Amino acid sequence: MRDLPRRSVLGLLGAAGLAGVPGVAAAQPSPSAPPPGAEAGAAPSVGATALAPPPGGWRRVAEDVRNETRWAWRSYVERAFGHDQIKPVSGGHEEFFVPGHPMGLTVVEALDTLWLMELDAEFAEGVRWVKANLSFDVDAPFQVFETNIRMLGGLLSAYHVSGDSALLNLARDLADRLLVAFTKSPTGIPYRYVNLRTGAVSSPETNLAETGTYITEFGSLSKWTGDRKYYNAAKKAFKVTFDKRTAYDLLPWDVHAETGAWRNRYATIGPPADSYYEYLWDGWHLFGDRDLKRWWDILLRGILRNQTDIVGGRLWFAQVDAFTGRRDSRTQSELAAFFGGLLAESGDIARGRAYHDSWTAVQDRYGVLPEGINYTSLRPTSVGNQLRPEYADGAFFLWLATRDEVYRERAYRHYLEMKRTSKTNYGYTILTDVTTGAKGDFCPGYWWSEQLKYYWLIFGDARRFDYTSHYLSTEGNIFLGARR
Ligand code: DMJ
Repeated sequence: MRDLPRRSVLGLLGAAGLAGVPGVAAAQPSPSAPPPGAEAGAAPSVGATALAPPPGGWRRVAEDVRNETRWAWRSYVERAFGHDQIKPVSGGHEEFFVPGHPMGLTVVEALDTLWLMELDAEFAEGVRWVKANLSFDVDAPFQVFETNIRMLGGLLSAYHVSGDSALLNLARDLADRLLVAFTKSPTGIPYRYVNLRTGAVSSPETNLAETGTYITEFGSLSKWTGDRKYYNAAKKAFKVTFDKRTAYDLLPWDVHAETGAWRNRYATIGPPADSYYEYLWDGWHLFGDRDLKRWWDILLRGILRNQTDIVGGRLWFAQVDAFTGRRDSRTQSELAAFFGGLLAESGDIARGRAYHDSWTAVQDRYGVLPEGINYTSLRPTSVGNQLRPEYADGAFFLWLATRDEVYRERAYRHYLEMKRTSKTNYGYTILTDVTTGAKGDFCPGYWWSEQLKYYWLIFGDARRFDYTSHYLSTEGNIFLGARR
């Protein structure tokens, strides 16, 4: 990707019609109120957005990230090894897919992160567990989307970094079981659940993300096995929904797998649509499929025309009626924060910057982003934080596209706030209320695959990562760019 000095970006802003967005032109910290957590007696926030690197520079921050990862991994191994998720406050554990049936989710999610950090003993320990224990012959319904992005993606990235064919074989076995959700559907849109042993499918009421977040996992598997059936199934599911776009080039987010009929009227860039758009761009980026690029171009134009909402000089994307273009809601999920990085990756650096600036105003206010906000007031609509990676994800991809230090500084604050608020007895935990700092007792699998990796790659000069040619999936799994 091309480096763009700040001056060029300012030039672009006029052309993009965003010159009036104050947070964009100057990329300055936005006005901040004291973090509410401070009022409620939580440890004080680490301060303003732009944080200079500490003595020792970014390299030292990267080392700190690596040390935290190693420490959290040891806790997980000692207290919860093989279970899907550690409960880091109590030291217990819980399963993600099937109650009472561990699938080693954390192990699979962590593998490529451990390898990129050169934590080779830990990586080998994880691979050993996978080879000795992981089986997909389980008589229970699995959510196809989550199983794909987390388990299939985790195995594929571990294969990509290690070349260990046992991991590819496991990935293929899993994908064959998931594929039934596509092939049993009359439209090709996958059912939400499939029983991995029996192939029984259920829940045809689905949504865009669970329809169109497969092409990079399935496509990589096709590439590495030479069997196109995985790629074809993922692409077909995309096409069914794309072909049904409204006259506004928008897609409602709720759809029925058996009929292909829309089940609501509303278009959003947040969940449960988000990664549908991400994978159109990613599929083009990874496989050079021109159809996907054309579909991305058309739908992005629809989003920019109909959903752009500038409030107080900040760029947001409203939820709108896909059939009339009328605005429906001015709330925004934190999960949508990834969109700034995606815009930058796809070449719209000005809008990518502007959107990340908007979320930076939220980080300035709360320290840790709440799960949802009303963007006219920046007040939370949902006060928890599920240890989310999207803001760091956006910072990382904007940094890759621009090499502007401001994104490292923002990611640094994100990292310090996470350490300040989420670090606990046996790892890192979710917050149930960012305004008080109240903790839950749960560490999601994606934490191992996403923010730890984004921090490591943005602060370090990772020897095992190709900074010029790479691909990280929606779950942060690396399918391109590992330097073995
Ligand atoms: C992750 O599983 C992925 O990033 C997914 O695309 C959306 N949500 C979570 C993290 O918040």
